[in-house]
Amino acid sequence: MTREELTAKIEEILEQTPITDIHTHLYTNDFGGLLLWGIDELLTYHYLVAETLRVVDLEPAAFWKLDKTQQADLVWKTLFVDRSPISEACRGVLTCLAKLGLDVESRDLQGYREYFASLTPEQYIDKVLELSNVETVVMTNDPFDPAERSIWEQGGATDPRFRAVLRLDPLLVTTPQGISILRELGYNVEAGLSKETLSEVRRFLNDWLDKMGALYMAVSLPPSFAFPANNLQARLIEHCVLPVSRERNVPFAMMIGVKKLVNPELILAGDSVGKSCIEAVEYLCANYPENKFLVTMLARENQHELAVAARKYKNLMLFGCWWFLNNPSLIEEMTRMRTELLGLSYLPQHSDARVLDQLIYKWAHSREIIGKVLVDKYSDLGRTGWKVTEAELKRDIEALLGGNFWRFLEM
Ligand code: RAT
Ligand code: ZN
Repeated sequence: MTREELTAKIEEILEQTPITDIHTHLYTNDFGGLLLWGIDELLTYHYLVAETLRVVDLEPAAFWKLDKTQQADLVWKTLFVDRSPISEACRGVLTCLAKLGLDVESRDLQGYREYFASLTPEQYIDKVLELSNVETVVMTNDPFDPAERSIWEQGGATDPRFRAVLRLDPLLVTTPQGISILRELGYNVEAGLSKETLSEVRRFLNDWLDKMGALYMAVSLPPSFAFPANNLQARLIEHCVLPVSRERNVPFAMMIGVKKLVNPELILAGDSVGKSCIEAVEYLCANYPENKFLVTMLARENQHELAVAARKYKNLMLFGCWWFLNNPSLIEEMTRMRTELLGLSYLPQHSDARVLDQLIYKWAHSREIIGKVLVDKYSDLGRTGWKVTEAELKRDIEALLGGNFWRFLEM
């Protein structure tokens, strides 16, 4: 294959390979208003709110008092009309509109609103999954949230294209609140984490893994995350999460490096990033070889040591370019490095989509970069005389876009 042929082949296979998106904040239609979609949700994505509040003459508190349409109007005017939308999050909105067949050149926000108003959520889910070629959407499910919990208690997610994840931030990060919610739910727990409490927390984890059919348990952790440690978090991980995770053969996902609310006025847009310690990850992988860990880190500075750690431990599956890393220059850098260190044994991307439509742009943009890196890597092989077949390319790309995840779950 010439480089041109290889490029065309890889692009075609990337387009045609169905994706498992292993971390999103999307929901099935069963969850009603929790499933966000459409132009106003796209425009009020917290990534764009942060960019707007940086440049607009309005205090955050006043922004949050506006209704959703007014917020979206302001974001549109500020980031798309008064200046060119060249940030990644802005460009994403345009990619979505373009792939939906809307006229980006018209800049007609009202027209876009009318288009979305003409669709039902069911129709739109089908359309987005088809356009993005996402086959499985892995959700983030929080049993500590009363709105979400009540849906699970009425039967939960009924669309098999969506799979659940048991998210544990309230238990592991804001433990006193988490424990008091468990008490309200009828678990016999107390703040001091007695033996009885630890056993009740394990019962809670098992109950909710069952109720959700969760594929893994997950938590987002601050840069200061340490393990082992003499604190409630480490006790809960050691005595509850790890044993349940092992017994159930369900991985524990750690998303490490978020500094919560460095600017509290920005709410969801107010979190930042800090450098974390790889030693906690290494310790867990080394000392709990029967456990499986899915790990992503938020700081660019942690990416090299994380990829090296993944070379050491087969129970560590590295995934995604998370949040502030989900930008073309960083995706490219990380994907090259990870491929060089790990070959095909990792998961290059997840979308983190909070708005259904974002599956379209996040995957279109990432596919393009993954393709670029792969073309270079297979071309380098070609120069040694190694010839890759189409079937081999399909096999390799299937692994990266989801196969590695499913096989890791089965391991
Ligand atoms: O990327 C995001 O939207 C963040 O706000 C977080 O949701 C983060 O991805 C998380 O899962 O905590
Ligand atoms: Zn997320």
